[in-house]
Amino acid sequence: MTSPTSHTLASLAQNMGGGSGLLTAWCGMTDPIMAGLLAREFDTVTLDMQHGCYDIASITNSVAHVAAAGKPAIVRIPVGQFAIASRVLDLGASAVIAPMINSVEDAKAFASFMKYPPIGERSWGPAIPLTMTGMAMGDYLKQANKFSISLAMIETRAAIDALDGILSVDGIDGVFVGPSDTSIALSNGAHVDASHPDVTKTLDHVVARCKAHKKFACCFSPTPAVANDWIKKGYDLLALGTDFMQVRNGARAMIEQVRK
Ligand code: 3PY
Ligand code: MG
Repeated sequence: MTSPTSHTLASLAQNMGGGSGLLTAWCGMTDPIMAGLLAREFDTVTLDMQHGCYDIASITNSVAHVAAAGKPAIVRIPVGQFAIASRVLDLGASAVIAPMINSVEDAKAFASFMKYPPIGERSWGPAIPLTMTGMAMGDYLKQANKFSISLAMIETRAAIDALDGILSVDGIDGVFVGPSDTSIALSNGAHVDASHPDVTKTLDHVVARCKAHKKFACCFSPTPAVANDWIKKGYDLLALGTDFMQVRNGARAMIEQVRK
């Protein structure tokens, strides 16, 4: 039988923590070849169902291409659609990011779909994870709660106020800061500026509280320079740009070399 320590599905939980500074690609385009390509560059790939174009079929295909590259996949679900969290775990995701978690109640609802009893109420049906790992059903039931990572997004004033409560919820493994929405919330809609000093203060506060609770600190980083700072400050996982940005920036850089 395959040991849980040797399979891709559990590799994210094993490699994350202690300010590991893992880098995740962030895909909104649904082409599985793009996800597989980026999986070969990054530590992991996040597939975005909130603002990206994914549905369940394209998540299934992209998770398979990421797994074929030997890397774990993360899925961001749409706001409040926690049932999709269980579904994407059943499709082979190693972690789920839930946007706009604004209260302890939101966090508990999210955790209940991520974890099997006694922590939550995830329903049984992991055909794809069993196939991917070769695990026996009983082993998967015992171990999946540990390696299926639930990340609650902190990106509103209410979420910042409820941070300690959210981090205290059994079944929430960490938080993921959305700096763009945070900047909009903190400025009452005046601007979107992921690098604003008020967002930086929030990011400092969040990593300190995560360390106090021994939970994962993760964030979205719009630029490599900022990502480097956040790795030094102890973040465990950073999203670095998006597939849209990478394709556009790559195209522009090549065209500029020709036309300069
Ligand atoms: C945000 O910055 O608000 C995000 O959700 C990251 O994509
Ligand atoms: Mg957001």
